[in-house]
Amino acid sequence: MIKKWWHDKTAYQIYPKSFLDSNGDGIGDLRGIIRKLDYLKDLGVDILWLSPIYVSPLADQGYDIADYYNIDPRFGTMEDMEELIEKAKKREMYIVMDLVVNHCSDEHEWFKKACADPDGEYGNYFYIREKKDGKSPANWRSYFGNSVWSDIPGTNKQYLHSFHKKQPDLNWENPVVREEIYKNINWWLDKGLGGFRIDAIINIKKALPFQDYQPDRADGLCSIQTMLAHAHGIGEFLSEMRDRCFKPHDAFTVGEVFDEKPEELESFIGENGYFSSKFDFNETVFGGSEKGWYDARAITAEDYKHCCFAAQKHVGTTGFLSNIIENHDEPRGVSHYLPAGECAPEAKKMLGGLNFMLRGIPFIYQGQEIGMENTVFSGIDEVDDIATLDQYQTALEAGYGPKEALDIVSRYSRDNARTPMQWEASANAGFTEGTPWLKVNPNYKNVNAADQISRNNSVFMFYKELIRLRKHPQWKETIIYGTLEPVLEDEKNLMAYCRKGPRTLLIIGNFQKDAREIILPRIPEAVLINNYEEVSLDEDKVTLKGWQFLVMEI
Ligand code: TEU
Ligand code: CA
Repeated sequence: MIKKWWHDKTAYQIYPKSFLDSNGDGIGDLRGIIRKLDYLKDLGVDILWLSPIYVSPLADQGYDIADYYNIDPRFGTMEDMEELIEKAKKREMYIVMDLVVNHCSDEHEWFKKACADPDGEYGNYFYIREKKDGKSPANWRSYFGNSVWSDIPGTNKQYLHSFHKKQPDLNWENPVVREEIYKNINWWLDKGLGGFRIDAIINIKKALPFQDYQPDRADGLCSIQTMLAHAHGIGEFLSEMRDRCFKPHDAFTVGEVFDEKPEELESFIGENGYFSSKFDFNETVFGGSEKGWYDARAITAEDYKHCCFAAQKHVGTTGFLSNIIENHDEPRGVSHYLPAGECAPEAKKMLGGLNFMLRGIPFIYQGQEIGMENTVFSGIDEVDDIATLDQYQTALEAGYGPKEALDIVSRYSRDNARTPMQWEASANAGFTEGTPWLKVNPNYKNVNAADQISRNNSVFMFYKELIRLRKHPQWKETIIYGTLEPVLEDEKNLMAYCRKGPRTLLIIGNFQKDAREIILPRIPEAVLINNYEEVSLDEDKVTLKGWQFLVMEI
């Protein structure tokens, strides 16, 4: 295997709007990020992925870009961005931006020109079609609910949007569009970016010509994923983008890839893959339902373990997964994967440790390192996220009352991850001196960074330890390149695996609150990480406390 510069890195996702506000307008910004570079360096992370900060109406929080070449003034200026790249580099850190090119904003000049003259040059930048007898070209449902088709005012035409109607899909079949995208990617990479996280990328290839599929809800529409299963040939676009942009810059790229076909793995993240890595969403999507969040099934410890192992087995040594327990689209990992009400620091550490030691690139989402939890919504008016608002409606339509519907969406809301970062115990968690754009999680007095960096046994210190171990010359090779073998797989509520390289590590987590006794596959030589002060070990017999997590050399 050819070694790449990013193999040994640990990544950290920043959601700029909620990270740190430097000027009191209630919105996090680039100067806020610059201020916290030393905090991040101290944690030990190397790659910083920033969710979008380009010019945007923020209909979908920046995932709707109106100008790919400029920074939204709410986030700062291009000088701030250059300074951030520069100052990160000084600390041997890399900045990775979000690449959102399945769609742009309806306020992008391309789309405005397309609407003004749908049959002209810019019309072909998008998917624009004539309605037939008032009917849309295909019955697909957008990710945010309702049809993917919306009218172009003053015409009989419609345009396609896989997401919100303010996010028109770009027509990747048009080579001129692809050229524009590559030009922009290279422009940013030339500025010194480390690479990109690539948004919603599987959606760029549509099954053409447009057609209806079997409806899956009473609205007569079908999930857009049904269409994706019929779409073939995405590789032509992705390999072109790799060859024209990523490869010449030796960039690190991580694809937000859902719904790829299993046989495509190697072409996506193999040695000469389209991307360096892709996220493992096996656990994320578990229990999801076509019908909506109201029909989703909770995930158990056993499910979590099997999802992780299945993903690891599928990838093996073909490439590197990027491992997460949460991101800006998901509830907080500790609230989602630990049983309800079980949010002890030890449990948070166990979950983090089990995920972190998997083979792949560990990603930490802002606040995860201090164990941030889901927030509390006292009413639907406290929700900002468009996906949550849509799912709330869906739950009401399915017959749930307002209170139940709020409970349902509270479990899965994307806003759980988007509440401001909790820096301190002071007002608004030290995120802003103004009014935060989204309410701070009420638990900030107990869960905040200032407290945790001052305490040796905090969740923050535990993540720091994990990162240090990953970088340690003695273990590095094994943790990065070693294989993964599940062990004691039939032990209920126990997740354990070996990482085998030049050394052998045993990672074990007691995924329950009750203590238990386990016979280890071998007598351990040393305990490298422990989320408790002590461990009761007698030869190959270990008595694990509730949520105890150990990394041992065996
Ligand atoms: O997400 C793509 C995606 O398909 C889902 O994560 C989706 O947002 C979620 O299921 C809705 O509940 C990416 C971004 O991560 C997300 O924030 C954007 O909203 C979306 O693309 C559109 O750009
Ligand atoms: Ca600000």
